Amino acid sequence: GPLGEISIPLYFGFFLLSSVQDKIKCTANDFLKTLDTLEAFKKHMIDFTGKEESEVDLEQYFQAKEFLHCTTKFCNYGKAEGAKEYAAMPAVKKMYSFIFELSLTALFVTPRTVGAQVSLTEEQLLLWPADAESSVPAGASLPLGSRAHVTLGCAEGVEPVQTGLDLLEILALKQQDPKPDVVEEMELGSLTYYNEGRWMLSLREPIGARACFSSYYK
Ligand code: ACK
Repeated sequence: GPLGEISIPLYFGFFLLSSVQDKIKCTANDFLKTLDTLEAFKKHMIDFTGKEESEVDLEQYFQAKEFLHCTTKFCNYGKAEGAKEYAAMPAVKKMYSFIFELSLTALFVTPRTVGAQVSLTEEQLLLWPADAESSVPAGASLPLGSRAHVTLGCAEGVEPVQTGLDLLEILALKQQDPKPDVVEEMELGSLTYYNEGRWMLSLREPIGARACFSSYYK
């Protein structure tokens, strides 16, 4: 009935607990600060600035996000394709409001977005929609859950939906070239450059982030 339709949220996702949010924001800011100082990054600064010889302050460049989360299904109040079906899934109903431990395995930066890659467990994948990876770049085929991420920040004028697309692009490039040159060994892990301003830091130690499976209405 009509009430059922009204109750479909803007999106479902894993919402990071607030204590975890602070920790991850700090880690991300430290990473951006360090990245900014690397010679390797400076060499490719033009990807971000569009002009030679100019500098970028990455912490200023990205507008930080308020409520860190990992979107599972963007529903747009039932208007998005597959939204009603997702909301009706037994796993969604059963695990709604459950707390999960997400594993953040990499940080990535592009001229558009900064985010954290999330590696979902088998159980968490039960909450992952089958079509989330349908917009993978041509030629690539990525496993279910590849798009899972936490948006940490977006450049001015960039919508957060871009973060997942940037991640899929990086993972597709990684699949083509599984052993790209590591640019720098950092304290947190290995930093790789994927051209056109795409950077990924694979974390030596994944960051565990407790999160509540829930939904968001504006
Ligand atoms: O950073 P995100 O994962 O990207 O979290 C926000 C959230 O939903 C609210 O906007 C994500 N989002 C927006 N549009 C889409 C879409 N078409 N497909 C998948 N995720 C989306 C956005």
